[in-house]
Amino acid sequence: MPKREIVQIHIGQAGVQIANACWELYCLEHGIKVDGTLYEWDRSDDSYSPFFGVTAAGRAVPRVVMIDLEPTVIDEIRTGYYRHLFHPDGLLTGKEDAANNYARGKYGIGREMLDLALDRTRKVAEECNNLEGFIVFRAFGGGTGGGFTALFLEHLAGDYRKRSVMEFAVFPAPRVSTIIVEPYNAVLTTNSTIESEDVCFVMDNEAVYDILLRNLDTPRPTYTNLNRLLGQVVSAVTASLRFEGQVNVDLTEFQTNLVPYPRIHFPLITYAPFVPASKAFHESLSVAQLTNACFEPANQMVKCDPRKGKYMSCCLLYRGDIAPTDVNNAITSIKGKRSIGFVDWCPTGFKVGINYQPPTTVPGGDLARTTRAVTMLSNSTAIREAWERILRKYNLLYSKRSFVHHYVGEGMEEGEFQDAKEDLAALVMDYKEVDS
Ligand SMILES: Nc1nc2c(ncn2[C@@H]2O[C@H](COP(=O)(O)OP(=O)(O)OP(=O)(O)O)[C@@H](O)[C@H]2O)c(=O)[nH]1
Ligand SMILES: [Mg+2]
Repeated sequence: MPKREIVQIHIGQAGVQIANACWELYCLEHGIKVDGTLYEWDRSDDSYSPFFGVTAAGRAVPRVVMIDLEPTVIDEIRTGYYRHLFHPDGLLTGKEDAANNYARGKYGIGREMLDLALDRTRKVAEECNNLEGFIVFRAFGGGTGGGFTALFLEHLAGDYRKRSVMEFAVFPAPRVSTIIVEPYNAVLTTNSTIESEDVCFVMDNEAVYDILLRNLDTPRPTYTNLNRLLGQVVSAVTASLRFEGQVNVDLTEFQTNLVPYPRIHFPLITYAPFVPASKAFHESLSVAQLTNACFEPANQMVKCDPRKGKYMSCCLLYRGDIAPTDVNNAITSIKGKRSIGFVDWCPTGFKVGINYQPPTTVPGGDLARTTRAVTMLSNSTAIREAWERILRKYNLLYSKRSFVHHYVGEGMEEGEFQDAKEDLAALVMDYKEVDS
């Protein structure tokens, strides 16, 4: 059966820089050269087809739209190593960024970009035979990532009602932040996108930074290191959409299994093993060890304690030489552990995917090449902690109405601040209800 196509949309600095890592890895995995030509032209292998179109000349072209309100980040792609890979029409830039201001991205200069962005997205979508949906990448805390994405998603959801919208978002980190108004942007964008996306995988930079520092011996992780790790996780999630496997999962299936209530759609991502490149030949992990590692907070992409919450559902996506019986045994033993709690109305919520394609690594990257790996996507009430943390910061700022004039000055009504905070408080309550 022909595979269904996905269009990836990368918005703002974080979204676009993650694109670098993500497409670099896709190209390596599918044997696609930097200019889109294929190393070996094997017509029977169309594993790349959900994410790449192929021109008459036999070149693979990513199904992608990248949008930033300022030019520098996308200019690096236009002039960089992969400059011939991407269709130039899919790279959209304005002149000025949203200056870390959600309102500027949504109501101010961001509006000028909307029609072009929707038009280009439509163009890429029209090239698909059977579009499955969209995957969006951005940071909640940026003016473009938070504000423009909110505007864009509202329209996209209207235009493509039946298609899935899945998201990978950089969530504000608990302690370090480069943007003072990040809590405003994050809460406002959550409020306005919660209805227009189906599932949103959040990851915070601090959690990923700690993984690089502690588990992967990377002394001073940069955005490039962080993004490559995120790219690996994205690849793991999308592997089942691309490669043949024993159990394949499509985008809608993810949703069905992970999202018991429409609003509770922020699953946690955990990855294993994190083996540094220097130890590549000395580690071999059993399926049981890999599976157990998924329940360790240190392997999570968001800082929160899974032992304080309950799981509603878990998707375990294995790659490489994995025997289904080993997986069954590992899951049985997990179910017997007292520290891993499930909600009582969903006591056996495991869904498993197995792909025989082992993970690919980037030459010179931090992760060692291993023969098997696992990514767990779990909907856990533990993530409530992250929402409460951001809401607390938001309330501190808003109690003094600090920085509010920047938002109102861009045409945002002050009432949106109040609505957003109430909506997030309601989300926290939704999680509490599930927990009790
Ligand atoms: N993981 C990761 N996070 C990033 C990267 N660049 C920025 N961030 C994070 O993203 C948030 C800021 O959002 P940006 O994407 O820089 O902002 P933007 O969307 O371009 O919006 P404006 O510049 O305000 O118009 C902060 O939390 C940063 O730590 C990146 O390359 N990778
Ligand atoms: Mg920017």
